[in-house]
Amino acid sequence: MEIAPGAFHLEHLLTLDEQRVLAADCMALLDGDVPAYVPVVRGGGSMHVRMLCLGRHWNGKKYAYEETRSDFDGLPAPPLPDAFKQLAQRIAGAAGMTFDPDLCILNYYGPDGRMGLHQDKDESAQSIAAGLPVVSVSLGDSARFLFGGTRRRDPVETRLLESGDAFVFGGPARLRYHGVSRIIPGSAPPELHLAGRLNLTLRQYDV
Ligand SMILES: O=C(O)CCC(=O)C(=O)O
Repeated sequence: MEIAPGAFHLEHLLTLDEQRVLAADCMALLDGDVPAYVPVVRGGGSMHVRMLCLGRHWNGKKYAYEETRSDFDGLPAPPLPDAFKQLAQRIAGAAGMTFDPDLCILNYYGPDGRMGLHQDKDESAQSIAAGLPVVSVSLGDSARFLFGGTRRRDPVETRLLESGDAFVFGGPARLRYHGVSRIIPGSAPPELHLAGRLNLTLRQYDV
């Protein structure tokens, strides 16, 4: 399960019941009072996901976190649910890590959803220097997940992230490039009644 120092792919970690509850919570949040939106990033391009940030908002024009969605509608980021935080701490523990997450980026991928290779490096310098992990949880359709090195030109490994899988990268793996090249439509467990893919990444900004 440790695919590289500090990087763990925990397959089938969540039971179907846990996935069902979490997926329903996520869908309610995505269409809630502060709904998900398609971010437009610094270069002017639109992302290929619907995004909702919880606990702290990630501004895709500034590549920085803030309290309110100043790049979109000015609404405050909804709070991070305790259940999400506890789940992430449990998953980090399974990978031998501890952290106190204070934000979650929740992404919904439709059939054409994808995310380019990038580093998660907008959390505080102390958080990154401490190697506090990013904990990712996948629900619904499977995804071809790309996992590279700490330089963009490093070789990239492809892994299939399936519903109920978790992926953790901290310590020496914290700044490794990663992304999603494609979704496999229709591959979600039918019990979830979910078309598409949900991904939660929990992170700790404040140290
Ligand atoms: O969807 C995924 O598996 C990865 C998401 C991601 O890289 C991110 O939110 O920064």
